[in-house]
This record gives sequence, C-alpha cells and structure tokens, in this order.
Amino acid sequence: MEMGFRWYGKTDSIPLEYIRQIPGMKGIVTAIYDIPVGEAWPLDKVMELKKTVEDAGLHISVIESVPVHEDIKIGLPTRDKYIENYKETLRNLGKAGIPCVCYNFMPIFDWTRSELEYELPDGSTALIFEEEKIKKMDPLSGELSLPGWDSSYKKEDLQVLFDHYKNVDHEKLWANLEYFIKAIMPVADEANVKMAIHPDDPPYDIFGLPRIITNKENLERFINLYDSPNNGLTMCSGSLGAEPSNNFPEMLRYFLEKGRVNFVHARNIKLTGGKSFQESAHVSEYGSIDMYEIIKAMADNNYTGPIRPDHGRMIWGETGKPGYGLFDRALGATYLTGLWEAEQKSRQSK
Ligand SMILES: [Mn+2]
Repeated sequence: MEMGFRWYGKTDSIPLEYIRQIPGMKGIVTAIYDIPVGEAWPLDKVMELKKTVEDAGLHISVIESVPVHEDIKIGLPTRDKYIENYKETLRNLGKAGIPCVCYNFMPIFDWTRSELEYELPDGSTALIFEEEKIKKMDPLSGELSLPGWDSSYKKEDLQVLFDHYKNVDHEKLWANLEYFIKAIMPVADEANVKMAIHPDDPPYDIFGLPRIITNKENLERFINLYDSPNNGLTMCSGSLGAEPSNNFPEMLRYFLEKGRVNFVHARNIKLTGGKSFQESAHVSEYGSIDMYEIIKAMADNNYTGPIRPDHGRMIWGETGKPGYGLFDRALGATYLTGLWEAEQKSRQSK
C-alpha cells in the first residue's frame, strides 16, 4: 500500500509542507476545485497541480474527485455532452500520468451527517449521523447547510433536481450508471487511468433518493458492468461500514482477490444503534471496524495501491474543515503505517 493524504488545494489551511512531515506519507489525493462540475479539465491546469504537489516532494496518487454531473445520473439528453467532457478530463489526466480517479454516483448529496461537532467523552469532536434527526430533515426547506451539500444549489434548483429524480428509481439509476461506465471506461483503459467508484455514504437511500453503491452484491454488480481492472472500487470502511449488515474487512478481501480495489479509504466509525453512527479515532478499539483486519487483507493480497486516512476527529484545539483536520488524520495515517510494517515484518520472519 502507499499512504496518502487528502489536500484541498492552495486554499486548504493545511499546507503540503506539513503533510510531507507525516511519517510514511508519500501520496497526495486532490482535485481541481475551481472548474464547474461537468466541464473538462484542461491539461495545463492538471500539469500545474501536478507540479505544485511535486515541488513539495510528494506526488499525486489519486484525483478525488472528478465529479459526475447530475444530468448523467438522471439520464437527461444533455448527459452526452458531459460524458464527452469527462472523457476529455480522463485523457488529460492520463497524459499527466495520474494513475487513479475516485468519483461517486450519489444523487444530489454527497456524504451526509446530522452533526459536525459532536463531543466525544475525551473532549474531541466528531461528525455523527443520527437516524432520527436525518429523518426529520427536509433538504427543500432551504434551512439546511451541511458539508457535502453543494452550497451552490439554490432552493429552487434543488426542487428541480428532486423533481427529476422522481423518475429515477434504483434500476433507472443502474441503467444510467451503466451508460456512463460503458462510455468512459474504454477511454480510461486507453489513458491507463484506474477508476475507483466511491460507495454511497451512508450506504442506503436518503431523503427519498436512490442509492446503489451500497453492499457486496451491488459492488459485484458494478464491477460486472465493464470487465477491466481499471473499472474498480474505492473501498471506504466508514461508508460501507455504516450499514450494520456489511462486513467491511470481508468485502475488502473479496474484491482485493478479484483485483478490483483501486483505492482504500480507512476510517473507523462506532455504530450506536439502528442506522446511527459516530466517526471515531482510527484505532480499532474506538470503533466498530477492525482496522487490523483491513491491513491484513491488503497485505495478504500484496496490495500496492493508494490508501488514505479518511475523516478524522478534531483534537488538540484544532479548527478547520469538518473531518479534515491535520492532527487526527496524521495519527490515523501513522497508526495504519505501523500496522502495515508489523504485517510486512511478520511475513519476512516466517
Ligand atoms: Mn470515503
């Protein structure tokens, strides 16, 4: 595995120079943030980003994300134009030597939480998801603002999108995903770019919108849409693990054996009953996911691809982008690097 860290570009409060000082850190997971969703990324902007990262002594291991325009997910006639742009972006990323692209296919909303600064017993704060609170939320009331919600949507725009999605059930969303995958994957293959779809977070329908990248059966259905190792997965422990019936380490092992894991997100969460959960420190004893089993599955399969600590708590008085502080993610990265070293050394001594 190769350890990486998400960096939100030059406006990120955490500079690349700090990220480089995290022991074991090699890769940067980033994106171009000032190009509107749906437009192609020009090669010169990709090269500029690459140079910025390399000048800091690191390299880009993954682009997270190249977002998929809603028209593609809804299946509107305008989707073909956006798919052409997506292909152009992949070609340019390939020319720049970017090895992997993470993306998702969640309708309208990205990751969703009920609270961003929930205080844990040790005084740190974390993002949490309380099922009952989410059920009472109405995204169309215009009063909500949460991370992952595209703040560029006005209330009226959101109503239009919700109206479109009234005609999109799970099977329609699958059909639209298949259309997209069959269009872009030959280009990704030619450009030598590994695609890594991120599971839905949390992995079940939310606000009446369908979600399909949710469990082992659906991940299997996904990889079967197009037969190429470049048509792969981001195995995100915190997203898939939020569904109590998902056994994340077992799923990870299964898809590693199939050669379809192109990126790993490591985050621990503590299931707190029903579909509620709290994000926790990475160390296994604080959450519901056995992080050692994750590292062991990767070691057993000689996984050489990228991994990054996913969200972290806010600790030591740090403030900043919820889930994306420096300190707890750095602790998570070094903990995972330690587990990996132990696994490697125990194999050498056998
Ligand atoms: Mn993730």
